[in-house]
Amino acid sequence: METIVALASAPMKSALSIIRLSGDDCFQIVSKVFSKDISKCNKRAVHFGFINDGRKKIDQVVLITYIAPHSFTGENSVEIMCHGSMLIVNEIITVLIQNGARMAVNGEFSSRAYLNGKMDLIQAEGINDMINATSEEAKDMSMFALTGETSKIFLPIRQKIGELLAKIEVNIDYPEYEDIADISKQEVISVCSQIKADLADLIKVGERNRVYHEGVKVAIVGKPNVGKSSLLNALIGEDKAIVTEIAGTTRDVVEGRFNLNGVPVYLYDTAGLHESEDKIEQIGISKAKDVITKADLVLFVVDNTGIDNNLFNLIKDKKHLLVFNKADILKVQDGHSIYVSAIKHDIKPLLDGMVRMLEIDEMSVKPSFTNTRQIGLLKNIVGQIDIAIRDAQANEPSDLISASLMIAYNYSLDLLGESNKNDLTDEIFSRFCVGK
Ligand SMILES: Nc1nc2c(ncn2[C@@H]2O[C@H](COP(=O)(O)OP(=O)(O)O)[C@@H](O)[C@H]2O)c(=O)[nH]1
Ligand SMILES: [Mg+2]
Repeated sequence: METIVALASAPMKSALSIIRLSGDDCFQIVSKVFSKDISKCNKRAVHFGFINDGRKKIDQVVLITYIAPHSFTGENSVEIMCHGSMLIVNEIITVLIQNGARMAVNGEFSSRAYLNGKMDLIQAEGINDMINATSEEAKDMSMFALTGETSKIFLPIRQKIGELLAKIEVNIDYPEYEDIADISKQEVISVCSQIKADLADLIKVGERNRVYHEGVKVAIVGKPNVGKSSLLNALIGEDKAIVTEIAGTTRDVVEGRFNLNGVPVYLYDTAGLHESEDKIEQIGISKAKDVITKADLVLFVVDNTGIDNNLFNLIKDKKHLLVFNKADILKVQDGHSIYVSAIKHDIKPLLDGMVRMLEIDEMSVKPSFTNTRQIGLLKNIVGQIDIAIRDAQANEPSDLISASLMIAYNYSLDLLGESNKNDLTDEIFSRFCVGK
């Protein structure tokens, strides 16, 4: 394979940076610019020396050589640890490219690892989720994927489909052999129903747990001056949105993020909704309406000035919570509504209400298939199993049942990325960072 190069660490000033190379000629290419000849390198080793461009020394570095297949990509690889200046990093990468390496594209190291059989597709997707995780729970779930534990929960299901398929095929291909037990339609229906139940469990947990990665969108909506921006600040624990006693302070949508039960909550504080002559405020109000449309949950904030029914009509069909703010100065409080004081950071009843409405109270971190591709494939398999059950019930010929099971089996190969490796990779790995 062509030798690729990329910065693997963050593109910013730091103590050290890591530049990674992978490919057939990486030892030769590095030798051309390194103070030591490592072209005959045949074991994993650490070297100390200088990178130079033929005119001057660029930096003093430590580099590690990895010998195929014992590397992340499964190919000969080098990791260069240089000083963490972007100037140095650019000079080193430039001189490596001048000597035959090519800049890697997004996810190319991981895609090579996958193509070289170092990991399946679920594991590769786990790496990307891990890098993007913003909560401990999301990171722990990615770890299950990365270490292969997620793939493992699917294998028994795939095996059941394979075995059933094999039994039916044997019956079709060798009907003359009497020592092969005939598989009854009843057995087909019973095994398929079991497979379907197992898949339904995986889909349920996956759809629930995907919020650890994807998070939820929550819009804060209400009249001007009820304390929406104060509430955003109290929820995220910092003074992000400007708060004043002047109505119409918030014009653009202000975003904030915090974790609730390990789930990233994306908050959108909006301009107060009311009739306004101010052009900028009008744009803000129209943006607020967009945010309401996209939100998973709307916090409808009200204070002692009461509920505006026109406004309430705008959000009443969305999943929403009615939140009474300024509880510190509210005289009458009934027993069952949510009362908070944004200014005093007294927001526990709201947090409890959000957990309940977002149904994130009884979640548990466990291996699960959470992205659209994975859940889509699980549903496709269920679709084919359903067809097989229906055909068996209608006493259709075995080869018809076998055809549906075959499609289901192929989907199950796609899930771990075991078929059509090349078709899949471009799409999936383009979402990765360069250098990963
Ligand atoms: N007493 C009291 N005042 C509050 C509370 N939350 C906000 N305010 C005040 O209400 C005014 C408007 O707050 P702001 O967050 O800008 O409201 P917004 O227009 O809805 O974003 C400010 O003067 C805040 O200090 C609260 O919990 N209690
Ligand atoms: Mg505001």
